[in-house]
Amino acid sequence: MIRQRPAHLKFQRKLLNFSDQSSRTVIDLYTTSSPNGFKATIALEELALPYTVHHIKIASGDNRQPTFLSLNPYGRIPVIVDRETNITLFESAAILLYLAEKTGQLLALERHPDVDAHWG
Ligand SMILES: N[C@@H](CCC(=O)N[C@@H](CS)C(=O)NCC(=O)O)C(=O)O
Repeated sequence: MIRQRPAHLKFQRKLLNFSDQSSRTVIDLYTTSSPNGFKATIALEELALPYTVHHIKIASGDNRQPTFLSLNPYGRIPVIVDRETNITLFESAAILLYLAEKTGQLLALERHPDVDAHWG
């Protein structure tokens, strides 16, 4: 039986090996190895979207630096920047919905009439 490597393990390898990150990526992911961080990483892996990881080391205070706070004033990972649409997003659930809508995958075909999401 062939078992697929779980997405969060692929991500840990990616953090250790930046050389496999392609210049054709349009999504920048700011994250670290944490439950909320893994949600965005797993979605990007499952959707096979090329992305570049920027490792935000919370213990070192990277998330409190002005550059990161300009992406998320709350200083929390994960954050994505989609260079194709110029959208910067934080909150893992919002990121999951955005990526699902961007690709037309991982969402139910029909929406419940009471549920809606807006971007921008
Ligand atoms: N509701 C947020 C929570 C994000 C969150 O709490 N991230 C943690 C890591 S899992 C973080 O960045 N903590 C750093 C801090 O609060 O200083 C989400 O789902 O994205």
